[in-house]
Amino acid sequence: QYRAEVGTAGRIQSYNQAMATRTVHTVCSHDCPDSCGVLVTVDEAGKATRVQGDPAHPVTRGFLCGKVAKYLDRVYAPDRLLYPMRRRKGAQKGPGAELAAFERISWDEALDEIAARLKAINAEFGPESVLPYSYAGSIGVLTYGSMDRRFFHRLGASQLDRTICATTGGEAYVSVYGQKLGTDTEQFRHARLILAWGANIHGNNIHLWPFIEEARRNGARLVVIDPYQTRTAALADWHIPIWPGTDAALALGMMHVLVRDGLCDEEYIRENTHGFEALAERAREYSPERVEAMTGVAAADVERLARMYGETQPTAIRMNYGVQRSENGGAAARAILMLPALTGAWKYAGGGAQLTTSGGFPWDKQALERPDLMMQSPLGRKARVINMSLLGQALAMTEDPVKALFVYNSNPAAVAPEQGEVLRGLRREDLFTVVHEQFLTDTVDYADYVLPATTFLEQKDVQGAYGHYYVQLSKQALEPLGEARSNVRLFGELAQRMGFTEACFRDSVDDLIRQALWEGGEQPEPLQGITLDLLEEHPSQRLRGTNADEENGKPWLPFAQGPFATPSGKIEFFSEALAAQDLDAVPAFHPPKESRRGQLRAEYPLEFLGRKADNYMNSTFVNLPGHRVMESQYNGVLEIHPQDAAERGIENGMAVVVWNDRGSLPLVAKLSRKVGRGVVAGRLHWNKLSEGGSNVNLLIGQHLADLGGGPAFYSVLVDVRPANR
Ligand SMILES: Nc1nc2c(c(=O)[nH]1)N[C@H]1C(S)=C(S)[C@@H](COP(=O)(O)OP(=O)(O)OC[C@H]3O[C@@H](n4cnc5c(=O)[nH]c(N)nc54)[C@H](O)[C@@H]3O)O[C@H]1N2
Ligand SMILES: Nc1nc2c(c(=O)[nH]1)N[C@H]1C(S)=C(S)[C@@H](COP(=O)(O)OP(=O)(O)OC[C@H]3O[C@@H](n4cnc5c(=O)[nH]c(N)nc54)[C@H](O)[C@@H]3O)O[C@H]1N2
Ligand code: SF4
Ligand SMILES: [Mo]
Repeated sequence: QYRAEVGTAGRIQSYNQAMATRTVHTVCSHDCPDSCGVLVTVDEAGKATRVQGDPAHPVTRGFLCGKVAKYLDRVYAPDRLLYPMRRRKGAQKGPGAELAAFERISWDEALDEIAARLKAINAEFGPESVLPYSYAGSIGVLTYGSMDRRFFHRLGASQLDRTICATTGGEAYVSVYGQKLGTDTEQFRHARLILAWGANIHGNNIHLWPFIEEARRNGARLVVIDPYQTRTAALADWHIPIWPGTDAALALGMMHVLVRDGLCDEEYIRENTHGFEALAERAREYSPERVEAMTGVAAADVERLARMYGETQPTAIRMNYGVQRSENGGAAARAILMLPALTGAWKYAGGGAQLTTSGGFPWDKQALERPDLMMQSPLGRKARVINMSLLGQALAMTEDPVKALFVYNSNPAAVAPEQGEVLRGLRREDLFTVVHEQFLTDTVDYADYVLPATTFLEQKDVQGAYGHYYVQLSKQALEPLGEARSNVRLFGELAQRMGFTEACFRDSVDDLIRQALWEGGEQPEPLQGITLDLLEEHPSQRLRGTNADEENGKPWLPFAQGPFATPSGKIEFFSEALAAQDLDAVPAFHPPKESRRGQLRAEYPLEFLGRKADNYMNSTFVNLPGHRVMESQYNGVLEIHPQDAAERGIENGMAVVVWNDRGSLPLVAKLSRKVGRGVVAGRLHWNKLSEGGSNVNLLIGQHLADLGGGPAFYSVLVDVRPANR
């Protein structure tokens, strides 16, 4: 027990305290690239008294973001869900009644009744009438997807295509490089030029910032390309407020200049890429003048940016997922990701691009998720697939309807696009809805059964990251609060109630962690020697073969040379695979149909960005008073350019209505030059804590991006008027 005290070594404590107080290594499991190591201090009574960033973690570096620094407010919040509940007879679905809509029941009752209902629905409508709905409420490997997947596979339930966040950019990445790897976060310190492209680093990815600061102290410049002036943009050397959804044109315009002015790395291109001629020909169409008309970025600025990019090494692009949440987002992501392949930036420490590092973690997904169990389901085949970004449509289907919805790790009533249709679906009395949650979210308002879930402090898991290359063990710091149960435990127990006899439903958490790591089999190179036993002793392990640059003075460069895991074995400027799907073989810019240059909803003149809040995590934390105070300047606010406001008779602080044919949202105008002319911005929130009972997703459609089936959250047109008119 004394050994657990190393974190506070040197502090003089009473003997008793030293014996009883522990520091436990956990990992923040919220959907954030940083996957911070979090040290939790637990007192003699088993209560957490402190959370702090792991000072030994090279990316966490001892600090946490503002959201999780106050995490104990969340864990011990008075409104945590602590017991299973059942909707009272006659209680309407929908907001308003809060806890009064439910009655407390035992876990045994809850599991028995849910299993009975699922069996009945299964018998009457077939297993595919059951739809699981989950996303990244936790990105712990087991909590994100393990026992739950086994359960729904064995049931024969509809499969959920988890597209809501990253599949558009992910497919773009894979089409170009074959693998979702990127510039090492710690290497950003070596870059001489950093482009933050659709990346809100201060808000969403704060642990990259110290490396950018270090680079800037050494003379690097930071350029931010974002239609919104984030804090990162305000602190940058240059902010380029591009029109939403037009990034493909800007990237192609940069290529135009790079090719025209001989700023490409010919040797790198010759050895490592496929389709350069076709790309160069495409780029010739994108003169800076044309690009100005497409993007709102002055021709001279396109020239300047391209020359800066072509004449500097190393250059690092931090592209985040903002760019791909748009109709043309797949093409945009492809084009941007191709830039470092043109200049050979991948050859240098601190060069290249990072959209995600998630491809570095080769978990044994087959073992964890057991898709083979679908064959043992009553279906006896692969189940149909439903795109989670089209939830509203899915719940409205009259043929082969969805009759049961099982929600966990997600809050679709708040986060899914086209909220009007989503809520209509959730309100259906004939839809059986179970929600496994930590709080009484907007989605819980529509549940028939509510099950309490543990937080990451109350369970054990293993985790990778999409913003660094460390595997970490998240130990269990606390006993579950109340009767909360983890996802793994819930689905294991529900499987027993359903009569699923396969041994895999009785695997323990440790079994699952060992399976994720391929223990007992041949471990893939990046995980070699990383076992549960090792992680118990040393909870943070860098992926093998990706040595940090401090080691041996030999930096790891993922794409310095081939072969690449693409069909051609090269970086693909030209993709036959995409051409075969009737997509552009070489990226091109097509203005989003719902945009200022598109043909759809042209009667609405303003582009709307329903963005993430800096002090919340999607819809998480929104209910906590302390977090709401931190975000108070933006709660319920619409940011609008002073000229757009003046044209509409709108003044600062005035109540306004933002509307399109999908709905009307009451907000308060904040006159702001953080948005350019023609762009207005609001932020994600809880519906029931918003005036009018809806959030920004009321205005956003279910139209999809060009690749990967992802939503086009940022391709939306609206108009605004004073509320009293
Ligand atoms: N504080 C906080 N942190 C978070 C989250 C959160 O909600 N709050 N969410 C987490 C999640 S789920 C994710 S996926 C990551 C994502 O993190 P990011 O990828 O950074 O996600 P976004 O905030 O969607 O987009 C980033 C920026 O892109 C801008 N943008 C919008 N449209 C365009 C465009 O067409 N072109 C360009 N160039 N930029 C555009 C937005 O204004 C925004 O500032 O962050 C995670 N971290
Ligand atoms: N307008 C607009 N809409 C957006 C976005 C946007 O930028 N703008 N971003 C989109 C993106 S990128 C994403 S990723 C999605 C995110 O959408 P969601 O995945 O729904 O993300 P959260 O809002 O964080 O909701 C996660 C829920 O999971 C719960 N949870 C956390 N841990 C656990 C657990 O261990 N077990 C269980 N059962 N539950 C748990 C939390 O309490 C929380 O309510 O939203 C999308 N929606
Ligand atoms: S939300 Fe992100 S930055 Fe904040 S503690 Fe979690 S991983 Fe770290
Ligand atoms: Mo996301």
